[in-house]
Amino acid sequence: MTVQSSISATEGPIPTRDIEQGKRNLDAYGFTVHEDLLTPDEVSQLRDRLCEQAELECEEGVATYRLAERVDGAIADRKLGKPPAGASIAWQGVLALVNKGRDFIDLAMHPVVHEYGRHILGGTPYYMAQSTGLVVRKGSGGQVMHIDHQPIPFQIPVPIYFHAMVALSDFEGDMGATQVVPGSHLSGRAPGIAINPETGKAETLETVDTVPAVCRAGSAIIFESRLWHFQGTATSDKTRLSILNGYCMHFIRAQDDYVASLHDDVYQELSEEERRMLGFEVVTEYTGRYYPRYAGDERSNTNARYPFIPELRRGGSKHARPFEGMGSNEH
Ligand SMILES: O=C(O)CCC(=O)C(=O)O
Ligand SMILES: [Fe+2]
Repeated sequence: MTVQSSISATEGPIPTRDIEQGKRNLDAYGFTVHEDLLTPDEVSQLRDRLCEQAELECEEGVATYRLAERVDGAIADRKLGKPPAGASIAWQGVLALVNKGRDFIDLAMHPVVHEYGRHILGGTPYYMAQSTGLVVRKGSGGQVMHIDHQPIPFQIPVPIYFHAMVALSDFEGDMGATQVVPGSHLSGRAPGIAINPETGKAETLETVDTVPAVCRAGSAIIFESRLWHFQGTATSDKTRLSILNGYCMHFIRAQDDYVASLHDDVYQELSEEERRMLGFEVVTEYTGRYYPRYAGDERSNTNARYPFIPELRRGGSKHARPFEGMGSNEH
């Protein structure tokens, strides 16, 4: 069923370098485009590093990607491993960037991002929730409209999470730029999503208009977790490159971090059910991904497995460790 939304999209705020204006934009629209967060040199250094890492994850057979194909009208499943030779990769995610180079850690700590973060989350302590490199090419099917705290089954009056989408290429409308509904953070609800029983894929129940958050390379789209948004479809020959850094309030996790602190000998003895109860289950789109700490780490999620992937440099000595039977890590 399609529900007519009561929200009507307006144009978003004008991109700005003024942090105080950016905060007002966040209050009024749920997002802001902060121009020139990075210098051109910083952009090219991060872009080169991200592209090198993305290419080597393909070559070493540990890439997370989607091909530019549609299956029954729906976007292709996410794959894990080595893309077939000559295949056209429409989307690639480079996960857990903080394990993959100092430049990515420095970006995660960017002081301007955190000035916005303190404003959005009202001073409540928060931590990094994800740091993902995104490569979006022609044929990429985009995402379903969502908010970033979508799984919370009730309305909340404040954001508890925010994202800094740092553009390493220009973001143009037809490059799969993030589509947003300006002002939707004040709607008091999350957009409706249903699973299509024929394709098994998520579909939106909304008919609201969206606008692309267009910006120049080096800008950051800062958005809070009540904003309705999604990755747009890409029809351009230009590649969209970005780093998506997410941060969540401190309590969006368990009191005790057993996934990190469980002793190895205790872990070895546990049943799958016990591991699940101690937090090893992952909901792949949202929380709990466990990446091996070293090649050969036996600890893993109960319902998914990720390969060990260090900082990969062309001609470098560190390598990824694929595992048997890789194909998809989504269940
Ligand atoms: O890639 C984009 O434009 C948006 C990504 C996003 O919204 C998400 O991963 O939650
Ligand atoms: Fe999102």
